[in-house]
Amino acid sequence: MKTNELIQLEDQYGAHNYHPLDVVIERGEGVWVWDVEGKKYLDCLSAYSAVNQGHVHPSILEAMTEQAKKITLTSRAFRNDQLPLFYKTLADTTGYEMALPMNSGAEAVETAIKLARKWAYQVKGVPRHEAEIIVCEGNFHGRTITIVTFSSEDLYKQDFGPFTPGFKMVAYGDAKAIEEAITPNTAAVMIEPIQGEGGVLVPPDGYLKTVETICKDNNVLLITDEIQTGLGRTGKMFAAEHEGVRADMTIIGKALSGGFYPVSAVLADTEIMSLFVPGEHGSTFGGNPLGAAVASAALKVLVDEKLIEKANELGEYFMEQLVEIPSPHVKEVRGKGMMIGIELKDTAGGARRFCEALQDRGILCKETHETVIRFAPPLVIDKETIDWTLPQIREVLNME
Ligand code: IF1
Repeated sequence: MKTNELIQLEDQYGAHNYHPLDVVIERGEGVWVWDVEGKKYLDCLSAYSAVNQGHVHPSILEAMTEQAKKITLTSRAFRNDQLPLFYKTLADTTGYEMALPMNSGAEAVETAIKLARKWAYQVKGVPRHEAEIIVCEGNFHGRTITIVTFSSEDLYKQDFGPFTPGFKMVAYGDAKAIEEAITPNTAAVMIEPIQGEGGVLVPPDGYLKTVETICKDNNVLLITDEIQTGLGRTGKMFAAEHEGVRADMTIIGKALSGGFYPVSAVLADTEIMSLFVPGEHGSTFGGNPLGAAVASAALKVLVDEKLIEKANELGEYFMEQLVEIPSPHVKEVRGKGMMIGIELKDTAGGARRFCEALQDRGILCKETHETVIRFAPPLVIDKETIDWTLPQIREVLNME
């Protein structure tokens, strides 16, 4: 079927909760994708950083197909032979003693919230059901009712209440605001080390480190949402490592499966994770053997192919080159590693038209917050490909 027919079908039978670019992708390999007309594009979104390892990575594909031939789902009512190995791989690669696997990022965020609240009641001694969690303006942690409760974006929450109590919002990048918002009932502070949806917002140097200290001094847990920033995207395993920060809980998802399968997890040490007892939390698919085998392989690719180091080096190069591009429309280029945002001036006429112009030239990007073009290619990208994009981006950034 051709592009227009497929778009028509999708629009007729599917909910209209997205406004995608009109490119219908059929196939992918590494940093490249092909649409149904056979046109080739460089993917500069990486499924919002879920395909850090590149599209259809051969060794993850092999792990998936081999495991799918054996067994895919057992439920957690029984044990399976892949989950223990996945746990061990996670512990070895992340340095956290334990993990709790879920599927989507939002589920892992919900899991972390439950665990933080339980810690507040059982360990900190907060009166039951009075725990507070501090979050930041401009956050994006997912789309469940509880999570949109503490979104500062109207579109994500208007008409979806009533909401969940127990959250306080402070300005992002302001450590003092967190200190002032802490009360004896504060269970945790939950932060994205770089806000993705917020517009690739990098907080001031030292922010996360100061927040970590404030949390320690006040007996408050630090939870980092590294669903987007984690697993190499910013040039470290976790973005928090740029400041030598180790959160009490780290939430991961997206690239944990290299895009093959929804796998997310909450990482914590035994002291915290062992607060969960049987029956309190779970999911039909969380920890299933197929997801576990895929995720183990996806983590192995990150390490074996040195994708984290690559993201660091080539990300720095890409950003340096982007900064050099003269353009009447660019306000700022910012980011870390291979997570880069170009913020346009208000006079530029919005980021979407630039994304469409890049699409015409074979580069797929997605705007965020109307004025930011995001560049986050798979971490397997090479210098030659980056060099190919630069003149394209230069021309697009100099459109009328
Ligand atoms: C969509 C944004 C990116 C996330 C962080 C949790 C989640 C996400 C830091 C939830 C998900 C996605 C979801 C996707 C768009 C996308 C996104 F623009 F909306 F913000 F990446 F920049 N924490 N981010 O970034 O994970 O439940 O989706 O697995 O269309 O909603 P999920």
